[in-house]
Amino acid sequence: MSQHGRPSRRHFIATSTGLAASVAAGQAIADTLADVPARAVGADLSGHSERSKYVKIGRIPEAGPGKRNVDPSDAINSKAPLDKLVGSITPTDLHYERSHSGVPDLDPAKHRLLVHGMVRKPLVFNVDDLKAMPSVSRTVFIECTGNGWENWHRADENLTVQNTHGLVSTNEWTGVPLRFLIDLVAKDRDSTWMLAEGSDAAGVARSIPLTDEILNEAFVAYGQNGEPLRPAHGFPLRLVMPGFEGNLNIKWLRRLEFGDRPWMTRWETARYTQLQANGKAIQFQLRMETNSAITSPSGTMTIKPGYNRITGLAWSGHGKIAKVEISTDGAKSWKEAELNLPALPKAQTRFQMDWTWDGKPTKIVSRSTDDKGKVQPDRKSFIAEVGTNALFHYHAQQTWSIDETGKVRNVLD
Ligand SMILES: Nc1nc2c(c(=O)[nH]1)N[C@H]1C(S)=C(S)[C@@H](COP(=O)(O)O)O[C@H]1N2
Ligand SMILES: [Mo]
Repeated sequence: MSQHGRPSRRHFIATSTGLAASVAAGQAIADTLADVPARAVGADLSGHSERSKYVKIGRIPEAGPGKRNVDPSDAINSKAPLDKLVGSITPTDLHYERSHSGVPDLDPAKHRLLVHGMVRKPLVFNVDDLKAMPSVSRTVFIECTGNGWENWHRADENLTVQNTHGLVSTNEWTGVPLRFLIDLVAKDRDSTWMLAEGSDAAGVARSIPLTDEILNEAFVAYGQNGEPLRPAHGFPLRLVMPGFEGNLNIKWLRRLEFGDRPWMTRWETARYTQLQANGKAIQFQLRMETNSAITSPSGTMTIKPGYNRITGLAWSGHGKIAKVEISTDGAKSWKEAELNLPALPKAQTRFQMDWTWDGKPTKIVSRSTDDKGKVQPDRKSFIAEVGTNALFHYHAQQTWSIDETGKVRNVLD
């Protein structure tokens, strides 16, 4: 023990074995103030805190699979920097964005939500009406069905995990349960579908089946990470559909209509359908699947032989992440990773594992399993099942190859 009665670093290193010892090894052993920065005079306080000037972190706007470095006016999505995030929450300004026709400028004082169709009492709400209602808050991921579309056909070895998996993010969303609104308008029992429509120029509108799960979990959000929604994410109102296609989380929500069949909008006929290997297309493939990716080490990074910590994110639209396994020998053998708890249902969960790299070329892979027993498929069986005609819902295991110089590259398997 040191003279202050705390275990000293020297003591810790001398007695610890295994992981802690290998993490601490190579760091200076010291117990004096000379090793920490001097105290410094601070800058003025402000009304808004900015990121440290030393932290370089941002999204990357893209125009579609493989279309990077585009004029921002051509961008259709902007990906979250998964390789630079820690924990499981995506900072609000780094939540990925997918907007089909730009971000409308909506005045919350003038905005309205119409709830009508097969109901006894059609109603129009303003934003304050909704804020006065009972609320729910949920920390959930939203994922674009296009996430992973970079790797359907080939693997560009210069891609980062931001490029391959950056269309998923986890935030805490707050709003009014769909059920509460349904009771207010007195929905007809025979209504089994709902149309949700946005007020952007594209007028993104989707038909949503009113299953028990959706009735229990969907909500109309006005809050994101403790503040009003950001404009890019639907200000002042968006639908949140935990576990389901990002596209169903309608932003700039202006209308909910109840009916007894899907509306067959162009978003569910021309777009967001899945062409299968046999030439037939699947419609209404609404749930996001069990998925994961190692975020470090990941594409374009370089590692050194010896101790390395592997970490990444796993998520499932079915429920909670129950287990993540990692292979460091190209999917021949697997070891269970530690999960950063709690693993919330339908939210991203961080996983980690220590690893000693022997300096020989190898491949690292992660495989997640959720609490419904759904296992993330390897790429070969995934492609054998769905073929390569589809564009959406790619969720095969991600493989990173590491060469003898420690360079990490995106590969198919
Ligand atoms: N009104 C409207 N809602 C929308 C969209 C849109 O373009 N317009 N994009 C959808 C798609 S395809 C996705 S993946 C998610 C993206 O949500 P985010 O930008 O908050 O990440 O919003 C969905 N909701
Ligand atoms: Mo999307």
